[in-house]
Amino acid sequence: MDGYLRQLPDTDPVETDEWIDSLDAVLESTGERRAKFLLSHLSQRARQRDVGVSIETSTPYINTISTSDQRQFVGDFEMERRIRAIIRWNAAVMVIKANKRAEGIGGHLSSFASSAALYEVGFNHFFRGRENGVPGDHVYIQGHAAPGIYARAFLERRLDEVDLDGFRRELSEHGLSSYPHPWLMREFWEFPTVSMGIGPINSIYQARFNRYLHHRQLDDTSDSRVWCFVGDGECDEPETLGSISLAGREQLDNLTWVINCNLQRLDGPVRGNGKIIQELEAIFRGAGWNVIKLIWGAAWDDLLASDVDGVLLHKMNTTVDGEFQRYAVESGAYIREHFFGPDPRLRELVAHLSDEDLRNLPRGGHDYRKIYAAYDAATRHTGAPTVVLAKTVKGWTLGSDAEARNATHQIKKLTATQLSTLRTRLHLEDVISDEDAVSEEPPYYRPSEESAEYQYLMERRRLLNGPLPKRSTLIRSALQMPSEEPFLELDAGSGDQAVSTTMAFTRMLRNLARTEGFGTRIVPIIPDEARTFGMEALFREFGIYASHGQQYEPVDANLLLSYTESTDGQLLEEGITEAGSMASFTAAGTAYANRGVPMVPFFVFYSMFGFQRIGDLIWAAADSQAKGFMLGATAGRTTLHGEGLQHQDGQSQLMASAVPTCQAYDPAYAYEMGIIIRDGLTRMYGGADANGTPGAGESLLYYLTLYNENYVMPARPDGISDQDVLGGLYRWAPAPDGMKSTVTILFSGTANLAARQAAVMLGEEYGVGAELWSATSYKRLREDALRVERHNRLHPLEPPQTAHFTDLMQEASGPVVAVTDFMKAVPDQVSRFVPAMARYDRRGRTTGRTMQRPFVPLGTDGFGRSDTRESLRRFFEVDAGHITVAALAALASVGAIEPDVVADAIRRSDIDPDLVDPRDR
Ligand SMILES: Cc1ncc(C[n+]2csc(CCOP(=O)(O)OP(=O)(O)O)c2C)c(N)n1
Ligand SMILES: [Mg+2]
Repeated sequence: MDGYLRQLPDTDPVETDEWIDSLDAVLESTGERRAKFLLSHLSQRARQRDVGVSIETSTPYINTISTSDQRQFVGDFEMERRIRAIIRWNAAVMVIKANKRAEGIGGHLSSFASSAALYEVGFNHFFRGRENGVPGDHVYIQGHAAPGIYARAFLERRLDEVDLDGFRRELSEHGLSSYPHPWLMREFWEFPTVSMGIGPINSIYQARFNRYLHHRQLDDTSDSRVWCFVGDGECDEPETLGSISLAGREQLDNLTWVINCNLQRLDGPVRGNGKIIQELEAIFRGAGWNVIKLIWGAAWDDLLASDVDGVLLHKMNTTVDGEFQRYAVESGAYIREHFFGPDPRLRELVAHLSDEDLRNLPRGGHDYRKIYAAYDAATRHTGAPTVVLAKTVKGWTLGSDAEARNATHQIKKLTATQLSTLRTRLHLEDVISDEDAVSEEPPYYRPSEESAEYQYLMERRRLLNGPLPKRSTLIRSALQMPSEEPFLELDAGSGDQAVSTTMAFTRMLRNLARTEGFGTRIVPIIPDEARTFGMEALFREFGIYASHGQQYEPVDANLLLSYTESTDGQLLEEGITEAGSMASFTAAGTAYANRGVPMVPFFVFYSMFGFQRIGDLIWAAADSQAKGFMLGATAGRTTLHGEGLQHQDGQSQLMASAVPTCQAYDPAYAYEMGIIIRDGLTRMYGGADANGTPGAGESLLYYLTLYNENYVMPARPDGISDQDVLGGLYRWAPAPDGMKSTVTILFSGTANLAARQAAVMLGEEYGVGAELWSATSYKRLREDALRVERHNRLHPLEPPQTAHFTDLMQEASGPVVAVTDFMKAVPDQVSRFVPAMARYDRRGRTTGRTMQRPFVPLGTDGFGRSDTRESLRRFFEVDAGHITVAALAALASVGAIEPDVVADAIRRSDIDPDLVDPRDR
C-alpha cells in the first residue's frame, strides 16, 4: 500500500474490504482487461462528479476522441483534398527546382509532406487572419514546413512563380527565405521558429501576454488563438517542454499546440524503443493540458470496435515506435505477418482485409475529418491549453523511397519515376501531363482565378478574415511619447549621495511608468531578482500581474513595499526563467506588429544569465523585429563581488556585439543611462506608422549594462550633448595643464572609478596628464568605423571619410589605455581605428612627425572569482595601479619616458610582474 494511504484514517474498513473484494472477483473471473476498464470508468465518473481524483497520466494508445463524439466535418471534403494535393505538388516542385538550379541549396520535402493535412485543416477552417480590423490568430509554423506555406500563398496569389523559383535564394530579387524570418520577409512571416524550441516557448508566452493585455485593458484579445506546430523531435529541446506548466497553471485555453508525431527527427526515430506519443501525453497531462491523441485514421475504428478480447489494443499499446516506423515502409503482407500475425485472434480480426487494405490503414494525422474533429474539440475546450498529438508518416505521399525512411528529412530531389508516382498518388494526372511529370524541371500548377478550387480556397479564407501568415506594422492603438521630465533629474547627478546605475534606472523607470498616457505601455519583466537589484519597490507600485489576482494575504501585507499581485498588475515577475522572461519580452516587444499595440518592455536580468544563457532567444527576438530594453544588472566581472565564476559577467557586451539590431551600451553614469533610454524610446517608438498613427519607429533592441556599485553620480558635464553620449565616446575630463606628457584613458561602466584614480596618480606621482573619456558603446563606434572603412574602399575617387572614433581620438593626446569591466575584446573592437600620434624625440618631447599610437585594452578575461572588488580588480589587472602602469608602459614604448619609470611604478603599485595571466589562473 502506498505510504500516503496508510496515513489516512479508514473510517469504514468493512466497506473498504468490500470494494477490494469486488475488484479481486473481477480480476479472477474476467481478468485484467475488464478490471482496468472498470477502474477507468470509475475514475472518469469520479472526475465527472468532482471527487477530485488525480488524473491518469496516460491512456491506452488509441484516439482520445471516439467516433461517436467526433464533430461532423463541415467542408467540401473532396475539394479540400484536391487543394491539398496541389499544394503538396507545388511544395515538392519548389524544393526540387531550387536544388536543380543551385545544387546544395537545400530545403525540405518530408516535414510538410507529413503535416500538410494538419496545416490545411487549420487554413480552411480555423486560423483567423487579420483583415476586417481584427488582430486574428497567431500561428507558429514549423520552420522546415515553409515550402508548404509558400505553396499555399502561391495558390492564393500572394506569391508568383518567380517567387517560388526564388526559394532559398534570398539575395535574388524575388527571394523567399529558407524558413520563417520576419526580418527577411517583413510582410509575410510573423514568428521565427526554425531554431528548435524557440517557437514553442514563445507561443506559450504569446498566449499569456495576450491575456495580460486583456486583463490590463490595453487590447481585446479574447478572439485570438495562438496555434503552435511542433515537431516530435523538437520536444527534446528544453525550451519546448520547459514552460508547458505555465500554460497549464494559467489555464491558457487560447493556446493550441499541434505536435506532428511522425516518429522521426533528422537522423532517425525520435523514440525507437519507446512511444513518443505516450511519453508526451503523460508530460502534458501532468502539466494540466488537455491532451487529444490522434493516432489512428477512421479505417481502424471498426477494427477497434470488434476487438472484444482487447488483443488489438494490447498490440497497439506494446508496439514501440521503431516498429511502427517499420510498418510504414513494409508491405501489407509484412504487416499481416508481424503486427496482426502472432495472435490468431488478431489475424482473424483483419481476415477480411486485403494486403493492400492493411498497407493503407491510415494514421490519425492524415485523416482529414479526424483532424477537423480534434481541432474543433481543442478550440472548444475551456480552462486549459490543448495539445493535439497527431501521428503521421514522415514524407507521406512522397513514395516508398521517402516515406518513413531514416534519411527522409534531408531528401530534396525526386527522380522522374518518383515524381510521376507522386502525381498519381495526388490524383493530378488531369493537370500535370505525363511529359511534365518526368521533366527535369517539373511545372507548378496553379488553378485559374475562375476555377472552383481557387473560388473555394479564397472563400474559406475570406470567411476567416484573410490570408495568413501576414505581418503588419499598422498601429491599432496609438502610443504617446513621454515628456522629458523623468530624464531631466538624471542630468543633475546624485549630489553627495552614492548610488548605483541600477538605482538610478529604477527611479527613472518608476517616474516613466507614472507618466500619463505612456506609463501603462511599459512592461517591466524580471526573472526573480528584483530584490537583488533593489527593485522591490516596483511590486507594490506596479503590481505583479497574476491572472487570478491575489488569493492570500502576503506575509508582508503590513509593509509599504508588500508583494502585491493583481489581475491588472503591470510587472511580469516571471520566476527563475530567463528563457520565459525573454519570451515575454519578445511578445511585448512585437506587440506593435502582432497586435498593433506598441508596448515597451524593460527586461531586467542578472547580466551573466542573459546573452550567455538565452542568446538564441535574443537572436530570435531580433529576427522578430522585437523592440525594447534589456538591462543586464549586476554586470561586470569585478563589480559584482562575492559571487564568483558563474555569476560575474565579463562577456555580455561582447556577445551583444553579435546581434545586428542590438544597441549595446555600458554607461558609467546615471545621466548617460537616461540619455540612452530616451534615445531608445525616440528611435523605437517616436515616429508614426504608414497611416500616421504615433508609436512606430525602428526595430531595435537596446542593451544596457547596469551595476550595483554605489558612487556619486556626477552631473552631466557642461557642453556634453546627447549625441556625444550616444555616439559611443566623449571626453569626460581634459588632462590637467602643464604636464610633461599626456595619455588618454577610455573608461566604461564602473571602470570609471579606477580610471579616475589612475589619472590622479599619474598626475601627482609621475607628472603625466591623463585625459578621461567615457566609452559608452564600443559596438556603436566599431559599426560606424566599419561603415566608413567600407565607404572609402568602394569610393576611391572621393575624399576619404573618417570614422567617428578616429576623429575623436585625433583630438586626444598620447597613447590610449581603454579600461573596462568586460573582456579586453570589447574595447579591442576599435583598436584598429586609432589614429597616428605625434612622435617623441629622445628627450620625450613631441615632434612634427607621427607614429602609430599604442592602444592598450585592460579588461577582465578569464573565469570570475569570489572576493572583494578591490582584490578582484587587482587580480584582473584593471585597478588604478595597473592602469597607471599600462599608461606609463605605453608612454615608454613610444619613447616619451624611460622604462625605469615603469619598473618603479610596478614596484610602487605592489604588482608582482611574474604572476601568471589571470586567464590561465
Ligand atoms: C536548435 C536546433 N537544432 C538543430 C536543428 C536542425 N534540425 C532541423 S529540422 C531537425 C529535425 C526535426 O525533427 P522534428 O522536430 O521531429 O520535425 P519533423 O521534420 O520530423 O516534423 C533538426 C535536427 C535546428 N533547426 N534547431
Ligand atoms: Mg518528427
